[in-house]
Formats: sequence, C-alpha cells, structure tokens
Amino acid sequence: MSEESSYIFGHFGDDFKWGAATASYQIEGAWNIDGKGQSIWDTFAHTKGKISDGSNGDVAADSYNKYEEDIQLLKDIGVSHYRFSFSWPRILPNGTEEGGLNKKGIEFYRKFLKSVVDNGLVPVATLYHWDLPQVLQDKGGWISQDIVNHFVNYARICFREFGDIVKFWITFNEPTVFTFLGYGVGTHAPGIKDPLNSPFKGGHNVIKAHALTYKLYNDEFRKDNQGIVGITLNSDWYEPKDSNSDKDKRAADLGMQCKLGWFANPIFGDGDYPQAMKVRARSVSAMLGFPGSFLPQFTPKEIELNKGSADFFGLNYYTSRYVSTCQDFSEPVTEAKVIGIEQHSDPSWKQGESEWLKSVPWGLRKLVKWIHSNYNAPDIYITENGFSDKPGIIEDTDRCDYLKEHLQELLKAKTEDGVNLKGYFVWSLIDNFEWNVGYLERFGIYHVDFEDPARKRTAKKSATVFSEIVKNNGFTRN
Ligand code: PNW
Repeated sequence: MSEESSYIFGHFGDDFKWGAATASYQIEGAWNIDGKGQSIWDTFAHTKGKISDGSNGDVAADSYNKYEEDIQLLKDIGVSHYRFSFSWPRILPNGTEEGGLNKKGIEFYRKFLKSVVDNGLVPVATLYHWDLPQVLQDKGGWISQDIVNHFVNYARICFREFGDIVKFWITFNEPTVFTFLGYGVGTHAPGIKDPLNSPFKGGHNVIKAHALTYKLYNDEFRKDNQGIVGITLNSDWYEPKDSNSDKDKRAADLGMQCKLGWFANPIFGDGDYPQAMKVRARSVSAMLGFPGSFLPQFTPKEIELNKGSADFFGLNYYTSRYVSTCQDFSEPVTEAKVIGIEQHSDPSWKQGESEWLKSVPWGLRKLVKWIHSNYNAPDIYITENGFSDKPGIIEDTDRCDYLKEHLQELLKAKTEDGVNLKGYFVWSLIDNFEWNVGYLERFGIYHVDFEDPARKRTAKKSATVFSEIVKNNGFTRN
C-alpha cells in the first residue's frame, strides 16, 4: 500500500508566496478587553468539561499585546505574508453594526495592520475563523437564515475599515470543520449535537454568505481596493484501500465529493452540490426516515451566484486516509458514517500528538492534483499545513520532517504536475489554544511558554528548517 517517494531539487518560482498562519481566538487573548463582545468560543471554553485541560483562550499567547513580537518572528523566518483572522465580536460586540461598532477593536486592528505593513509584510485576513459573536448564536447561529446577512454586513465593515491595507481576503476557514464539529458532533463551539441535519443547514448558509460577500467585494470594493477574495477549505486525501477494488474506488471518490466537494463544487465547480453527494444525502435520509433530504437545495439564482465566487482556492491539509465503504449508522454518528466510508490508516504513518493527524505527504500531492483537474486549475494557496507534538518540545524533529516532506510533494505538484500553486502558509507561527484540546497539542514553529506571564516565544528547530526552505524558495543543492 505504501507509495514511493523521491527527493527532488528545485524552486517554487519567483511569484510564490511564503507565510505563516494564526487565528484570533487561538492567539489574541484579551477576551473581554477594550469593549470586545463574547464569542461562542469564550462561552464554550468557560463551560466545564468542554476543553480537555480545562483551559481557555482568555489570555492565550497574549498576541493582543504582543503582536509586535509575532511580527518580528515572521521577519526572522523570512516569510513575506502573515495570515491572521479578525475577531467578529471584537469589531461588533453585538454581532451587528446597529448593535454598535467597537471603535477600540477597529483601532487595534488598524494598529496591528500598520505594523504588519511597516515591517514589509503582506496581511492575509480571514474574516471567520470560528469565533462567532455569542449574541448571534443565541439567535440560532449558522443554522438561522439571518446569519447570511449578518455575515455580509460584518464583511462590509471589514472591507470598509481595512480594505485600504488588506488586499488578500479569506471569507471562511474550514467550513466543514466548524459546521460538523460545532453543530454535528458538538466537540467544538457551540457544542450542538445533530449530525444529520444542522451541519448541512449551517453549511448552506455559509455558502450563501460566502457568495454574497464575493459579490459585495466585486460590486463595491474591488475597483478601489484591487484585492483578491477566496475561501479556505480543508480536506483529507481519500485513497482507495484496495487500489484494485471498484467498490473502494467509489468509496474514496464519494469521500472526496462529500468532504471537499460539499463546499468546493458550489464555489469552484458548477455552482451546486456534487451529484454524488445529493444522491447519498437522499438515500441516507430515506434510510433514516428523514423527510426528503437533509441536504438543502440552492435556487437557480443562488447556483449562478455561487459559481466562480473565489479568486483563489485556499487549502488546509493535514492528513490522509485509506477508504472503503461503510453501512454502519450506530452511535456515535460520525461524518464518515454519514458519507458512507470507513477510514483506515497505515501503521507506518508518523502519528502526531493529535489523534487524527498522521503524516502522509504524498496525499497532499494527490489532493492538489485532484483540485487542479476537478475545478479547472484554480490558483491554490496552501493556507495551513503543519504537525502537532507535545508541549515543551524545542528540538521538534518530527515537525521538521513533516514540513520538508510535504513541501517536497508540493514542489513535485508544481514543477512536474503543473498545479497552479501560488503560496504556502505553515500552521502555525506560534503555539496556541488548540480548540477542544486546549494547550495539550502544539503546532507552533515557535514555542510559547504559557506558564510565563510574558508568554515568552522561543524558536523551535522547525523555525530554522522552515526558514531555510523559504530563503531558498525550495530545495537547492549546496
Ligand atoms: C484546523 N480534524 O483545524 C484549524 O484551521 C486550526 O485553527 C487548527 O488549529 C489546526 O487545523 C490544527 O488542528 C482542524 O479533527 C481541526 O480533523 C480539527 C481537524 C482538522 C483541522
């Protein structure tokens, strides 16, 4: 089952962008400072039993106060781009502009952005990396229709307030994760458990909000601001368990269609959900006595609006699986069971500290090739890729191997397969609050001491290794 891999030399091309990524709730802290409203992650992390180590993001890496240091770290590793996210409730504590614009929140981000550009870096802004204003969750959150306009209005404010500086926009980070874990299995905020219905209702609203935000930028901002707008989707690569089995091949394809295609097909494909996903949703609905289909339908007008609503494809990749079919609906109902696949891994794959993360570099090459050929060769930015280990490791050899091996596969995809790869952002610049597992799993190429009130940052070995690849813009013989 194992795939062969060879080492190649070469570079990514002159226009390739290098960066590192973070997200507001995971690093900022200052959860109730300077007029910030509460987010669903504040609520969730403050609820006993939700976070493995009982921690929260109240202070996190304290980047609200230490962003200048973070910017210096980016300069130290030699990248040109910083992917960060805006906290919606820091800008709109009550979710909407009618509820009041938080001047101090806007000032904070303008100060931060000024420092980013004064240091010669390019800001890449994610509008939504999961910290929904709690007040909007109280009205139904992503399940409610109203969220679509609330999001578009929030996006308008960000375009208006920051569009002179920010030219690179990502509407959403990983909709499959926040809809499924947040509204399906309930391990992420807001902690709702409804695997067969809510994630797809929520996802429907996310796609509508994304498409309308893209239209908004085109109609009102693009001419003056000249930026680009896209979305970040995540996917595992699904490889048939038995490459000679047609059944396994169909299962792997169904996995790709239902996981990546769920959001990618409407935005980068024909504007609608993948045919295979619609068929699967109808048959699961019938099997479980759900009237019609749990997968909502787009109107012809919405399909037109969805189609082509991104200037680039943001991809987060961490891991892969071998796949066969599955007809099991026993509790707990997982995303895989809904899709109808059983996932397997190879014991030889290096295991991260996160139970779901196994290092499969060749899966990334296959995944970007699949996107290239299924969605008309879009510009692809890897907006996240990284590896987790235990707290306190500075000589992070496993992460160094992971990054090198994945960048090797990307170089092959770019130079040998002709994939339009435009950039790469490592996850993450610094250790941070890793959602429901708190500070137990670390992704940073810089260590953060969470015991230290100063939240001291220290370079790990991977910061040096990554910076070497960045400096060479690839892999050189020397
Ligand atoms: C991404 N999974 O989340 C997020 O964009 C980051 O905020 C996060 O810190 C990073 O990856 C590492 O986890 C994921 O369960 C969360 O498969 C969960 C999964 C995948 C990605």
